[in-house]
Formats: sequence, C-alpha cells, structure tokens
Amino acid sequence: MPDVLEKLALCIEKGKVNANSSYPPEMKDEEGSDELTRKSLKQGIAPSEILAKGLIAGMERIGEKFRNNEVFLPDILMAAKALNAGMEHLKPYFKSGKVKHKGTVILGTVAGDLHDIGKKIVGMFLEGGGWKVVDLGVDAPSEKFLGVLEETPACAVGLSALLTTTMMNMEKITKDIKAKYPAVKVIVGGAPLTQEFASRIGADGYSSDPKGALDFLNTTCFRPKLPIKN
Ligand code: B1M
Repeated sequence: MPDVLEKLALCIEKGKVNANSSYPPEMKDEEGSDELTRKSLKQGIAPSEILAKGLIAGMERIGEKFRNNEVFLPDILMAAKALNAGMEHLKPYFKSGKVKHKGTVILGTVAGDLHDIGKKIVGMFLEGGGWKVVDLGVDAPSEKFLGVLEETPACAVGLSALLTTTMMNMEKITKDIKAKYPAVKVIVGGAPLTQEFASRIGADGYSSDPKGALDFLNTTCFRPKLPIKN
C-alpha cells in the first residue's frame, strides 16, 4: 500500500485534521488528512482507493479501539472530523456532473441515530453514479421522509442505521413510506443490518456497501428511455 495512504489512515485514527491543528499533541506540525488526501490525489491514486485504504481504513481502526474501550467518544469525534476533511477533496471526483440524472433518491440516517459518515459516502457514490441525492441528514423520523417525498418525487429512499437500537426504527419508516407511496423503493443499509432483517421489515433492498446500493438503484429504479424507432 502506498506510504501516503498508510499515513492518511493514521491521521484518521489519531484525529489529525490538518497541519495547523494542534491535536493530537504528538503529531503537532505534521500533515493531516486534509493535506494527505490532496497529496494522494496528486500522486494519481484513485479516489476510491484513497477512500477505502486511507479514510475508511483509519475509521475502522479507531472503531475497533472504541469497541475495546481503548479510546473514548471525543477521540471518535476527532477521527470523524479528520475523515470529513479528507472527504471534501474526494467529493468532486464522485460527483462527475457529466451524467444526466437517472432519478432522485432520498437518503437519511433514521430517527435516534447520529451516525452519518457511512451515509455520506453512500450519497457520494450514488451522485457519482448519476443519481440526484436529497440528503435528510441524521435523526430523521418518518414524517421527515414523507414530507420530502410529498414535495420531491423520488423513485427510492435509502435508510441508514449504525445502532442495533435505531435499526428497529427502520421498520416503521419503511411501512409508513410504503403505505403512502407504494411505488417508491426502500433500500436499507448500515453495519448492524442483514438481508434477513431487511426482508423482515419489508424493505425492497439491502446493501452492506455503497456499490451495492448503486447497483440496486440502477437495476430496480432506472428505466433508460429507449429511442423510438419509426
Ligand atoms: Co458510534 N457506535 N456511537 N459514534 N460509532 C458505533 C456504531 C459502535 C459499533 C461502536 C462500538 O461500540 N464498537 C456502537 C454501536 C453498537 C451497536 O449498536 N451495536 C456505537 C455507539 C454505542 C455509539 C453511542 C451510543 C456511544 C455513546 O454515546 N455511548 C453514540 C450514539 C449516538 C447516536 O447515534 N444517537 C455514538 C456516537 C458516535 C459519534 C457521534 C461519536 C460518531 C459518529 C460521528 C458521525 O457519524 N458524524 C461515532 C462513530 C464514528 C462510530 C464508529 C467508531 C464508526 C462509524 C463509522 O463512521 N464508520 C462505530 C464503530 C465502527 O463502525 N467500527 C460506532 C465508518 C463508515 C464508513 O462505515 O458507517 O458502517 P459505516 O458505513 C458503511 C456501511 O455500513 C454502508 O456503507 C458505508 C460506507 O462503506 N452503509 C450503507 C451505511 N449506510 C448505508 C446505507 C445503504 C447502504 C450501505 O443504503 C441506503
């Protein structure tokens, strides 16, 4: 793996945002995720590789430490800040802007849940794949999804949850959407979910990763207009 990606993953793990940030003290004056993401792009490393091997790899490491009680919430927040700084540089590469929108998808982290890093990454992939994404942010209840659907016709809704407690809220949201908008497809995802859970709550699709969510939309919701032959 390129050295710069290893350093980038370390910056995420340690919560080092940029060269000016004094946190963490042991990395004072060193480059942070801001500079290293730019450097990786300059070196010609693919944005998807920077995302997977730098940004997400670092977040997985700190997540593992959190699970083992080796770090605490403020450390996780700094890691999330560092990851967001890097993601800002990758966004333009995922939003190609050249493709005509295939349709609209509404995306949100469900009620009670404040985790949005994974959902933002899914959003970036979908935009890069030609979909218009309306991101409702975090802690979104049924009413928020229904309110937006009323104003913005969308072919699909993507729900994200990272907590075993909040994934339970997906069932009500899915049922409420299906009751009012039966044609709208609902796809769910997030670390604690499974295909079995998704099927049980009545979702149309499940994916453990952004690529799967894009594939679902492309195969289930996208109807390319065929040229009319005379
Ligand atoms: Co929290 N947290 N957290 N946390 N946090 C987890 C999820 C946890 C597993 C940590 C642990 O114990 N090891 C644990 C959940 C345990 C459980 O329920 N089983 C946990 C906990 C307990 C909590 C709190 C309750 C802690 C507390 O207060 N005591 C609290 C809850 C707050 C709340 O939501 N109400 C809390 C808070 C936070 C922070 C705010 C500090 C921060 C979130 C910051 C933010 O998002 N802006 C945070 C973080 C960062 C994490 C970990 C460390 C990392 C999550 C992450 O961003 N991963 C996480 C531990 C871990 O995952 N290792 C943890 C990187 C991201 C790229 O992956 O989000 O999985 P992920 O997204 C992936 C896939 O899941 C998928 O694609 C994404 C990209 O690859 N995907 C979809 C996601 N959504 C999708 C939707 C799709 C398709 C695919 O279709 C629509």
